[in-house]
Amino acid sequence: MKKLKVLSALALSAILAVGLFAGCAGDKNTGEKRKLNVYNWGDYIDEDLIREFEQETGIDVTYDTYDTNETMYTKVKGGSSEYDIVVPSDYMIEKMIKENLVEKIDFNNIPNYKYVGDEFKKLSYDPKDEYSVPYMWGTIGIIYNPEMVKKPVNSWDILWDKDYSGQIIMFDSVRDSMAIGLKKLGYSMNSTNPKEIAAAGKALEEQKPLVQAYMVDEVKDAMIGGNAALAPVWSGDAQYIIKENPELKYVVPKEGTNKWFDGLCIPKGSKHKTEAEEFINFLCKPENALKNVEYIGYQTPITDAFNMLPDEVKAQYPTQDELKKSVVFKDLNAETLKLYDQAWIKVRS
Ligand code: N2P
Repeated sequence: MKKLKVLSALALSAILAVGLFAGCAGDKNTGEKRKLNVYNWGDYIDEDLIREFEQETGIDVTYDTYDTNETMYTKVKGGSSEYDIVVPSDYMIEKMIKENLVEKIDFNNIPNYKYVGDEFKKLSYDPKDEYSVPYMWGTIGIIYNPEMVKKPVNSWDILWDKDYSGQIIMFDSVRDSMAIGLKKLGYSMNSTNPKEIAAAGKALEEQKPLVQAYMVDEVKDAMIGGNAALAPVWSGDAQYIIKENPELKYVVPKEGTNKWFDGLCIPKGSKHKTEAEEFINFLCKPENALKNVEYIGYQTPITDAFNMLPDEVKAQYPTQDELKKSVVFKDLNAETLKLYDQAWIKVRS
């Protein structure tokens, strides 16, 4: 037993010594390997970039994924998670700031922040640009298979068309699906009116017999493979889907849609804040941002990365006309949120 202890003590000091002399590989003060725990949406990074970051910095990255803002929020709020990076959307950033769940970012450590386009700065969810760095942005529209859908696709109503019974996929995400229900009825995607919220829930219940499945990331393969006719998707997923199956088409309905921004944030109490800032800075570097969007298909807020994209990809970005008809989700007060949740639980149960 004693011998073992001596041996492990020796091994430990060897590890510490290696750490100390390996320069950037270990923390300067403790000699421990530097770490970073990232919690991001599924299918939302070119994983080669994680390996490049590890090689460049010697930081060990642990990478987990979630499929909705609400899943991420519950985990971070629960306090048991040890994440250093999360990637909430606008309304969730607003909520996490209010609830003191995110750290202020030290922008001195993010020199590449200068590459973020001005139109992505000082947005309402983080008005002083203190807690988040834009990662991706986009809208929601409908992806469809023209071989299966012969009617014109230009309205959310098509997702309630009985001709496509069993061929429609819906978002498995409360805000996204409720927003579509609200907008179909002519209401705001941020409605706080209990009657409107109830009506949207009712509409989604009525739609349920037509719905083949409720999905998030799996929708991409289902549509590429021709397993469904219609689905609302995030614009970045639409780009990816069309790249894999150019027969498919994407439309932003005439009634208008949601415009969203996902930001890189550091959860309160992160033990690796410096490393988190290094990672954010790495992702803002135009070459890295370009590599990332070329792989995942999403829309980048890094101007130089956008400028380097091929023209046919630029042409797939949301148009001014679509953006004019779009609204950003707002954080809803607790009472209203409860109504959304109740309505959505009824749809999904
Ligand atoms: C990627 C998720 C994108 C999130 N799978 C859209 N806000």
